[in-house]
Amino acid sequence: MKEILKNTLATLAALAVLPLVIHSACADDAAAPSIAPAMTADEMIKANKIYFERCAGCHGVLRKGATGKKLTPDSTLEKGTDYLKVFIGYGSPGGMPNFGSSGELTESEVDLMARYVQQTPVAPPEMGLKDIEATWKLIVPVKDRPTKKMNDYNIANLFSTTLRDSGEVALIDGDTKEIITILKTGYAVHISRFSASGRYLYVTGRDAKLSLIDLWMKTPEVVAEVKTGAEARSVETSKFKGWEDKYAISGSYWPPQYVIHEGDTLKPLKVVSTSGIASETNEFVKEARVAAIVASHYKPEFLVNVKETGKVLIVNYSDLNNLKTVTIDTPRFLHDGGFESTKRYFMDAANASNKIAVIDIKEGKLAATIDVGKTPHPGRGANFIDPKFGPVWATSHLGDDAISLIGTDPVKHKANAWKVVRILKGQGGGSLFIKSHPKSTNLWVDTPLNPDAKISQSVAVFDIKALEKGYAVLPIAEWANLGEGPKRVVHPEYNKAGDEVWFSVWNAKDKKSAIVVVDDKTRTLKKVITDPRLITPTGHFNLYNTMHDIY
Ligand code: DHE
Repeated sequence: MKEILKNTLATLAALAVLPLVIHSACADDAAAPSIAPAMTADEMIKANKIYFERCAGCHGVLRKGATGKKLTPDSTLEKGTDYLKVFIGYGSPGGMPNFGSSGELTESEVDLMARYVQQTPVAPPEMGLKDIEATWKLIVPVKDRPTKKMNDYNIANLFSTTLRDSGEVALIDGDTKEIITILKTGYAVHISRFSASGRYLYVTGRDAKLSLIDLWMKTPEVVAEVKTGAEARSVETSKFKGWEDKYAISGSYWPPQYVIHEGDTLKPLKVVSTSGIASETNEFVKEARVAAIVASHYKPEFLVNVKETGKVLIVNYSDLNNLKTVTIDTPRFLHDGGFESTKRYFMDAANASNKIAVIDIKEGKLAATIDVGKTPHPGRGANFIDPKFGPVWATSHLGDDAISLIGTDPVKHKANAWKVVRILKGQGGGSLFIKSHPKSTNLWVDTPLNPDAKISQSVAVFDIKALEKGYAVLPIAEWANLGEGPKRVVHPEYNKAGDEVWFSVWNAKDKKSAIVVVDDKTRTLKKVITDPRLITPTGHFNLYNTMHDIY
């Protein structure tokens, strides 16, 4: 154990992310304790809150691990408090954020969490349809809403920006770059998705609070809310012709299940558990969490990705009482992904398996499984035409500096289909999102979780027509000129026209953040959007591109 500790510390030190603490950690020669360090009731309450807000997403409510390592006492007790403090404080090149050195947690909070993860985890309560319905609030009934659009905003170019730590979204006019309004939603908002007609916006918080916003109102407002559990990350809406705006679907981490809602009220209609037997191991997994959900453009179907069991559920929503579901086995630890350019195939990142599973939506089956780099994290990924290999879909990685380009045309470029045809070298690991646009020849790659501030505060951009030339670096955070703070540059997102790229400069909660808009053609700064209300902006979702799955 001491050997492992020393090796890990040496790696971190080599990467220049580990200062003084090495000595105190290595100096700990005591034998591993068999019981968890003592904590007061108040400390437990505080640590529970921090764990839910910062850690549960990767390590799980039951701490059995997925994207992050398992944190049950059988593994944490032998590591001990000092060792755990180093990891929590300084992060790791494999993707663990540096909670201490980034200022997100204080020194005493790092110590608290190192002790907390050595305690035995407790499962939060389950929630059935009745419990969910009891939380449902129809704030403005459909009959009291406008019958036509009551504002002059060009909502097709609207951006919904996550204000992570204030539990809000900022609706920003993509044409004028003015903030239209800021709305309270769930805690640590995760994603925004727009209804197929473009009228409604669905926002989910990490606390599983789902909010429905009506964009036709003079000033858009939250018109309904519902809480589907304790933890959630995904929401989507029915997109097939004839079913536009009819249903929303929310996926939760806890309880492990998905819920189908009435699209214009959020009334819960159906709850389906996702606990079950995993692919590969054939073992039962209670905490089988719902990761990304996408809506098919081919059929009245949702694709529900179950993380720990490695199952893609193709759920046909045309008859909720006789729900027909196709279950596809894939590698485990599904996380996120996106369609390739024809939208027939869904490119699904099984991130902790270092693989992309290709789901054929039309045939309802697995088309291929592809090995990529360490911990692929595409967001929706990026589609473009590689000058040599034809149509490709690309992902970057959390765990290495590679960008994998996968051939996606089994008809005209059959030899390249579902193969990694090219690997680009990016700035470094810690990448979360990658983006291009059909009208652009740029490929943007962020690196917000890289431990080197120079890398996490800038983006790499490749010229798709000359990929072999490597990337240029744009110092996005420097352009924002915000002063001190971690200032991670995250989530490239195009405007509707495809001629601007928006980035969040995600600073600490008590520091200034910004959105930086870059001219796509010239790669020069177009606008820095700052406002005291822009607290911890992260993802931003352009209405038109999100609605039509353009990326
Ligand atoms: Fe996300 C998408 C889960 C941390 C910003 N994130 C997703 C999706 C999942 C997920 C399952 C796919 C949803 C879909 O498409 O239906 N995210 C998780 C986690 O479990 C994790 C790793 C840890 C956690 O505690 O939540 C996590 N995510 C983050 C962040 O820290 C980010 C960078 C900042 C933030 O706002 O919290 C972040 N995640 C995003 C964004 C998307 C996303 C911006 C949507 C990408 C897109 O372009 O569609």
